[in-house]
Amino acid sequence: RSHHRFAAIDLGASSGRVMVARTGPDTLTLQEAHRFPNRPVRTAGTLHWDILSLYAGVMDGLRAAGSGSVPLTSIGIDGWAVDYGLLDADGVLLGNPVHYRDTRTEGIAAKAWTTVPPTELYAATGIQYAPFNTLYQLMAAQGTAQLQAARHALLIPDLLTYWLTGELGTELTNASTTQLMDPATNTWSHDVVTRLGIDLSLFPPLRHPGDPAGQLLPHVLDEAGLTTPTPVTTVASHDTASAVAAVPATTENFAYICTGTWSLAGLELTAPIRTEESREANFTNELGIDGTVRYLRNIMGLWLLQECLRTWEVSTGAPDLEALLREAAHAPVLRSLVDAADPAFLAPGNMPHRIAQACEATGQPAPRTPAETTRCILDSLALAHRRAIEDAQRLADRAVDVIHIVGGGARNALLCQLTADACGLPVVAGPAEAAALGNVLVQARAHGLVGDDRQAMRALLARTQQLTRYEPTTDPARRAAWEEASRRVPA
Ligand code: ADP
Ligand code: LRH
Repeated sequence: RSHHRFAAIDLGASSGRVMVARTGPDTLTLQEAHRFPNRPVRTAGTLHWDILSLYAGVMDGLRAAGSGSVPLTSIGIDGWAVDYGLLDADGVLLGNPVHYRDTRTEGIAAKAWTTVPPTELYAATGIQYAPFNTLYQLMAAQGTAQLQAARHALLIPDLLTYWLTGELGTELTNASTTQLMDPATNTWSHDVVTRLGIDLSLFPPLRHPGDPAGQLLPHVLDEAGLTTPTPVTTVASHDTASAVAAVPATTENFAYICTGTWSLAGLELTAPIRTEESREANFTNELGIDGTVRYLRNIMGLWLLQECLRTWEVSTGAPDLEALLREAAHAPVLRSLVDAADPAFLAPGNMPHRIAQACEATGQPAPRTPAETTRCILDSLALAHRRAIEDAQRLADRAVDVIHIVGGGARNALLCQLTADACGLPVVAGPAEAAALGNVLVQARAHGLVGDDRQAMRALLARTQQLTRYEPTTDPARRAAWEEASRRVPA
């Protein structure tokens, strides 16, 4: 058979999707089989993921993906980082996984730092401070009946893999986001983690991208209407790791921004950077495929806009995103700016008001209309992208000459142009479904259908995917305006 079909299950914070790729000697096409919303649910004061609804979406997606005449060669699963489900001794899920935007981890990091100082924790794990790191989530759960009953902790894509195949495992790239690992040795940081009272035996053995992850269970095949035995292949199960693997770079000197719910902006390195300067800049060292390190900063991303849309939907009905972006393109430029990396924007709820308040608190006019608020968000995101890419180059002592924007935000032409202008560098935008493509490429490679070489995978993407190039402005007045704004933006 010269063509193969792979299914990529990609669980994002705003939607889940099952994508089907067709690969051939020099072809790679991707089609959406099914997309389903990912809506968090608050019960009894705790924000949860609706994991059963996501599982049902995955099953619908597999049914749609399997309906082609060529059977699926394999399936891969990736999703957002840090969160987990706990299983009891019978392998039954103990409660709904808690959402990383829940507030139960407030104050936990400060408690951890009294035992392991932040400098030591960063030196051991290379992971940025974020309240939701798995380490702090597990500490927040200490003493609960649920954690006491737990025998296994499974990261979200590993939980889905378990339900589909019955196999327990902990995938490496996603494990690297937990702050329980050493990114240089790719093994658990036993010493610091044990001092914080975390039981590492909850995590099943590590598996690596490309490893087999079992076969779809008979009842899964049956329910998904699949007639052929189908293997699941371990991919880079952290969605951002899959997305970075699918950056269609054609040279070495590139930066990437994975823009979806989050903006993850940084560099691909061969070794972690754990200096004090790096810690103070809140850069993280997560693992990528083939021993790479994703050296990046988390920026709030299009979450800011998604949350505004949710508020406006309730008050005035669902605004049309594309119309709103057209209006924002004509709204006052660089007028009011917020720190788009500020964890103050992490929690859900009344985002337009919080953005207006942040502007007023820093002596700037509060945006009044949805278009003005959208413009404030996009200008601020472009400046946060600039800061992250400048900081990454300085801290890693590497210069870049192009920025790749991948993920849903690659569809936002205004954001891509503003990022090019803010950074003074060309932006290559696309693919928007980079995580799914990275997922597929790792599967195809494991099945011997693409070469081993990461650069060759990227070259295949550059040849086969539709990309848009944005040149930075050359207008001296506009360049000066971005320079001035980069000094003015709150940080
Ligand atoms: P996640 O994987 O985190 O759920 P995605 O990568 O799917 O996120 O990106 C979702 C975001 O992409 C949306 O919040 C929206 O801002 C942006 N987006 C998607 N489609 C479009 C579009 N047609 N035009 C502009 N922006 C878009
Ligand atoms: C993006 C992402 C990101 C993490 C966050 C929790 O979906 O995986 O890389 O920091 O979710």
